[in-house]
Amino acid sequence: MNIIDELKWRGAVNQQTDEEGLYELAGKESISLYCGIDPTGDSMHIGHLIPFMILKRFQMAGHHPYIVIGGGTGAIGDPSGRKTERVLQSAEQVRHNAECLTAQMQKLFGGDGTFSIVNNYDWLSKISLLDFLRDYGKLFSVNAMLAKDVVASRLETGISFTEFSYQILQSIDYYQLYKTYHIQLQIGGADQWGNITNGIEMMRKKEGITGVYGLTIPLMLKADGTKFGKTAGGAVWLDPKKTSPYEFYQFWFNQDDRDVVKYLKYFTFLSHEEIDALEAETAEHPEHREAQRRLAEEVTRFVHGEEGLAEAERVTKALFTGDVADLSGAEIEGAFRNTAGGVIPSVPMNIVEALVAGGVEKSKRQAREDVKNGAVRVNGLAIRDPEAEISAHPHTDGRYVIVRKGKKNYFLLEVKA
Ligand code: 545
Repeated sequence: MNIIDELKWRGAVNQQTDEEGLYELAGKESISLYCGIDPTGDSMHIGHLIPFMILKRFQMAGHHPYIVIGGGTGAIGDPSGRKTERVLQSAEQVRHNAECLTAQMQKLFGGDGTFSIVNNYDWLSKISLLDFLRDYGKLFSVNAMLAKDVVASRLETGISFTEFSYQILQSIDYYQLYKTYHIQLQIGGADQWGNITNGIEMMRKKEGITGVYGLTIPLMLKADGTKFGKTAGGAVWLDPKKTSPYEFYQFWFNQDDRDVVKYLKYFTFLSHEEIDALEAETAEHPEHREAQRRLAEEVTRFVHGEEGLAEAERVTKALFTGDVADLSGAEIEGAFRNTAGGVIPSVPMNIVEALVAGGVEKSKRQAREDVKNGAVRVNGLAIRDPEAEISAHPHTDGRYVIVRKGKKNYFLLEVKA
């Protein structure tokens, strides 16, 4: 099957520069293609992941993906999709972020030489100002650049010459990569269309180069109209220190029935047959949430490995059963980061007083009643005695008490004088 057909089935094609030409090219045994990422942060979130999963599909189909880490472009900043001018990052910041992103990519793509990571600082930093203006600047019409969405939308609020020039830098990249590695396809999110087509246009003007293509991926939308990839705690990061494997797993597990099949197609490598079967299962038994479970399992394994998945499943089970006594300190932090909770001054402390001080209960009377009824668990143990003294969870260095009220409501009480 032509990989373009596969991408279409997955709903992953937005625009293409030359549909027929690209279809023919992609039908060949092996092509080289690329997607770039600017080190404006030290971790990707799941929104950034989309084009790189498409690269991964190309890799699995025998093509050779290149990942461009924008050590050069990241020092400037892409104005695409932004309403305001960026603050320049320090060279040290760019370098640090580039290192973090490189490590993340290596984890996703494996170490077997079937993909490459390059940094555009290596060539962009070597072009002199005069060569830039003579060899590349001449090929861009300011009139045409002003008309591009990215720039046009900023004419009111303003855009510096620095950001205005960004599109030229990304065009130079594509040209360099074509020359050096015979890269013939650049992909990216829908916001990258202007940058990608500029490069193709420049190559044609510069040396009459043809046979280079661009493909963009649609913006991910949710059925309820809210923004994809955002939770109460913010973005869903790939870095397990920012979003724990448990939180990551839960994000996918909690997706709407109306979205789950779309996400299975985008974010997993499951076959058409498997996805069709999960779609049928969702229609018949939505309450089983089997599609969501598979989605969470597959994406968590891809991003965090078998170990990360095992951790996510272990924590999920512990929270479901209420048996949280064996969770490690790190697992507790990762699981309850965005959980409701309050502060209690010290431990040991009387349970009723702690529940009120920590914001679990509104009154002592209510607290006593809930405790007597067996509705309250502390650090995984049911406590029915309102006179009981509670302590911190043993794996938290005396810092936290985990409270569960009812079947589902967790609270993390911080011990702080
Ligand atoms: C640089 C040099 C090139 C080709 C591309 C670039 C980067 C590109 C860009 N891409 C975005 C990005 O976000 C910052 C991530 C911080 C961790 O700005 N000019 O770098 C995003 N990209 C992935 C998708 C995107 C895009 O990394 O393309 O659409 C998000 O889904 O916004 O030669």
